[in-house]
Amino acid sequence: MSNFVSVARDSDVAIVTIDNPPVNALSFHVREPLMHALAALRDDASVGAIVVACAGRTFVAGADITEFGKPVQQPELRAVIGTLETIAKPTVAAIHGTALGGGLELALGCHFRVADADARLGLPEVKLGLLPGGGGTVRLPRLVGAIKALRMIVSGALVGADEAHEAGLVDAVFESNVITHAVNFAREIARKGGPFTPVRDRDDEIKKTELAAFDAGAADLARKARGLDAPIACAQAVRNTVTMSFEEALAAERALFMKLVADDQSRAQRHLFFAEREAAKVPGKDLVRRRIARVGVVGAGTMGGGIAMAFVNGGFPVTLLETSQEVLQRGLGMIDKNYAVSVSRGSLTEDAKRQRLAQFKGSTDYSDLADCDLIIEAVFEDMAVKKEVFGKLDAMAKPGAILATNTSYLDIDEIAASISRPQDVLGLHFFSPANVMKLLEIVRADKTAPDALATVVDLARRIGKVAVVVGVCHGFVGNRMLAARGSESEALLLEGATPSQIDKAFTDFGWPMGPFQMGDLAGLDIGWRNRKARGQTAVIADMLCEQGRFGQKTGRGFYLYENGSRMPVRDPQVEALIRGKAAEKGIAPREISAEEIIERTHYPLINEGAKILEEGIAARASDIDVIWVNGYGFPIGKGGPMFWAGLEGATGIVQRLEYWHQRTGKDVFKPVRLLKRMAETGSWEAGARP
Ligand code: 3H9
Repeated sequence: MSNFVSVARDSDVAIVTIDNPPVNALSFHVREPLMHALAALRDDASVGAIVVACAGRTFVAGADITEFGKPVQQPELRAVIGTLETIAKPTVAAIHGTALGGGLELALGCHFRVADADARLGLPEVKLGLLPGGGGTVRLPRLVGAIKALRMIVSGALVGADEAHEAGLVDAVFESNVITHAVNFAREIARKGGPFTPVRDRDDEIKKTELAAFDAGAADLARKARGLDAPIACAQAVRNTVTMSFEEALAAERALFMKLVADDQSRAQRHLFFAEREAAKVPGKDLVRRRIARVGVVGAGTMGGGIAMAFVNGGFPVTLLETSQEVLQRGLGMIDKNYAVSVSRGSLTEDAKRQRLAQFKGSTDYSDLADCDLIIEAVFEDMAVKKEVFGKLDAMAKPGAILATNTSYLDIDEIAASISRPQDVLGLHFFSPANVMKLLEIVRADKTAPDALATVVDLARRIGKVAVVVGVCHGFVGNRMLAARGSESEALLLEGATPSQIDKAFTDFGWPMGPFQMGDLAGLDIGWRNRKARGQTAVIADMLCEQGRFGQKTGRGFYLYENGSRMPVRDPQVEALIRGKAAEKGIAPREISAEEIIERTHYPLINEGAKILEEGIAARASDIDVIWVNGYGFPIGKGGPMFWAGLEGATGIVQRLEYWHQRTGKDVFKPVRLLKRMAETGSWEAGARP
């Protein structure tokens, strides 16, 4: 018995309960008493069956991630599961909440698994750059078949209790009181008598595997791995289960796990796991949150419509406001169409679509926003227009309503100062498409009330967003850093690189696409319009826009898109235009390496990030990583720009920035104080404000 593991008896059935809040992770202080308890119950003749269960909100959610990278404390998880498997009397896992990673592996060590109807099960280790290292790759295929196990392990996706039951992973599903049912289940099984076969000895499903089909499936999944090692290792481990004995496959799984856990990719992904949770922590944990029951959105364009969908999908009714019936109907029509796509893809039922659409109330009258607790303005990016909207909201909104702007660049302090209740004003910078993209920059203005801020941070989580609180500056964190990167991409073109060469350097680095492909996809005209409004220029991109080359939507941009295809094709005409422009400026083309491309585009990004930290615009370096991974596609295997700076070595980065600064005289290359200090101390901590 310990504080973390207890044993109770219901006549001849023993119930082992793990109680390690918040998620019952299998920390050392759980493994040790659990192992002892299991061994004692195995040898206790008065015990006829054993139920393994958890207290609190969930079954075991996995190994304790904070222990990775430290020396392993015995007994390790595999030994605990090994002990469980030596028990001849029936063992039953009673699953509620989530059985994840090492938690599901523990359950696989039992003869049987029963679950609550709303329980979810999975092996999500791949998302931490790992594979299931507690026998999951060897046992799961024995229950659900190698191909289903492959899909589950490589994707890390969870399955619901019913699907798990159908697949053979779970033996029974109960509407509620899973532990009571598990005890009855165990007693009944024990009464019928054994022998009870441990999962490790069930080979029937494995023997059915067609290796050619398995390999085809694995190859398909590997293509999507995009430079990440873990998905490939996961597939290899499951394949070993098909081709090797249980013991051999288990040993091979361990070797693969030990390699991954020590690698930078997994360190980076574990960093991101904790970084996302840290980002959601703002001062004022105990502040009373404002009640949010209805949300208003001003503007039913692409952005406003997406924001409205994000809230409806998260369970909030939305009032959507437009200037005229015609524009409103167009916006609502677009929303209908978006849901129809989800229905056609099978991710939404017709019925669910109908229910969601019923949650939208369209209006052209500001007074209809009077019952909204949060109102988000998503109108044209222009200070005068925004101030006019806020003036109307000030007159109409109920006292205490949170008034948010979705601006990407404008000064929110100025907007707040223009109305009578600046304490209720903040920024909610969604990323397009807002109903899909996970990132939400929450902008705290000078006078934003702490309870308003805490309310939207909680709310963001409820609608499935990864939220990061940032301060007011031009472009906030993400777009401000993007500008530092963008100017160098242009400069590299003029100096001799081609768009495809630069994009390839990016995809080789791990980005889903390079900056020019991205520009073509988003529409080059957007940046062009923004630049014109601010009196800025981008030599090449402006030139393309002047020729009507707006990217994919016009079939031509930095690349050609033939016959409506989304596949970018190199365009010699664009390359000639770039050379012409360079010649005009007296720049002779030269050979440019992939290394130079990465240095000149990524080091200024880190330098700007350091400046943002210095200024207190972001509270933590890890917040910047969360923004770049979730909003801009920075490769997860590198952990975000600030984490990657640590891997790359800040000393080297400072040296190279100084070199480029000397050579070009550009400010983006001038290393900021905090980056230099990071080079000395190896940590961003010193500079980050709490
Ligand atoms: C594994 O199992 C490897 C094995 O195969 C092999 C071993 C040899 N460890 O997410 P939340 C913390 S790898 C340590 O906000 P929710 C989390 O940091 C593991 N800590 O709650 C947070 O702390 P704080 C495979 C953990 O209700 C607090 O718990 N398993 C762990 O939104 C609450 O978390 C996974 O990858 C952990 N395993 O979601 C599952 N998990 O309050 C990872 C959570 O200080 N976990 N914490 O910020 C999850 O997906 C979610 O936490 C879960 C609950 C869905 C369970």
